[in-house]
Amino acid sequence: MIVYGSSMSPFVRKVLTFAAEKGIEVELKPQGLQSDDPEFRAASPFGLMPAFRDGDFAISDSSAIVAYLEAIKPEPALIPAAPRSRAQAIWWDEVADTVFVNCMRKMFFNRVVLPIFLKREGDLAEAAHAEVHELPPLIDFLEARIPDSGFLVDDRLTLADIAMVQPFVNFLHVGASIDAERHPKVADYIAKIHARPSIAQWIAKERGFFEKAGNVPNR
Ligand SMILES: N[C@@H](CCC(=O)N[C@@H](CS)C(=O)NCC(=O)O)C(=O)O
Repeated sequence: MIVYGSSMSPFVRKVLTFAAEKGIEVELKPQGLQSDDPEFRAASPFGLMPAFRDGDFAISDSSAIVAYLEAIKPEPALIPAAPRSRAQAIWWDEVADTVFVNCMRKMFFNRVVLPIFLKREGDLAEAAHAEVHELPPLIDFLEARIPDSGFLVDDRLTLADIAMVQPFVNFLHVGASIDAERHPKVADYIAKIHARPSIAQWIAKERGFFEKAGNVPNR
């Protein structure tokens, strides 16, 4: 099975983490933004990453891909079967992919994608505004909702956690830290899930990229 894209994308990393937690082996075929590689385009008609292929079946969109992975290998179950739990897991996936990623994009695009990948100037004022005004209320929101178990749904790891921690990898890449005094649950939650081998391997690779001279995100 092939995943097309870059792990720097929270959507691509979500699929890679999900596959690893399932014990499904996938090969990552690197693609840049709006790649015109025909193999990638055949799986992703709108040019968005991730795209995915399993033999003669191709699909894109991270949520569609993880639904496929869950269906072909039901255990361990990462998308709960019980109606309310399933709805909650899908809701968290959606909140992560939209509300949190929209804030993250302003920071990551302007501090990393534009200056480092596309060699264009980023709007650092927009990034700073998102970090100071948009991110703290989102972290407040999450702080109020993390159960004592440390998992968002059913007191065990599900798609909800796998999706929610992805934008935080990118927040941390661009220097936005979690204040453990104000947000102790979020700080602990993110650290614990980011330490799981399924995601830690990608975080380490991405950090390695930024540690190379000249790849330090602007603030
Ligand atoms: N809903 C999609 C979003 C995919 C997406 O927006 N990917 C970004 C990278 S983070 C992309 O490919 N952007 C290229 C573009 O907007 O042209 C998913 O969950 O996979």
